[in-house]
Amino acid sequence: NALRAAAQNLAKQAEAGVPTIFDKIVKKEIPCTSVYEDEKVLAFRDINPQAPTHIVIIPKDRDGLTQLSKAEERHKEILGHLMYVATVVAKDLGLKDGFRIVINDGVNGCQSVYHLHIHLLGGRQMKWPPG
Ligand code: IU
Repeated sequence: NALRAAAQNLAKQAEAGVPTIFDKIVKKEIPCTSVYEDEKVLAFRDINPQAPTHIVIIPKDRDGLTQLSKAEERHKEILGHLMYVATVVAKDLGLKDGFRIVINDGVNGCQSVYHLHIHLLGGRQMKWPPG
């Protein structure tokens, strides 16, 4: 259907090197509410939060990682770093009773921005299975 086609088109554009909305956030062309930053990654508040705390954690340099399923051997370090930063941010934001990490991949995963990112969700009781 049309939504699937639109998502596939977004993925193709990102793969071709067209800057994503997250590239623009990294370059500060679009503002964000940052909660953590280092030389490799940026974490900021999701504009459409799905929990009291909803943070998006991204690599500053996408380096081919439009989505998790594009991961190659060279990405192992940044993938580990992103995951570790999620724990640092969770601690900083006081998510002491737990949290959820989500990575949406591709059309079936409901990915909407083709720049790899981890969602960190917390501040409420989560349910399982997810939708
Ligand atoms: P997804 O896994 O690709 O669906 O996640 C993209 C997220 O990015 C989603 O939760 C959006 O609300 C969020 N987001 C944002 O925080 N700022 C933006 O300018 C845009 C999307 I576009």
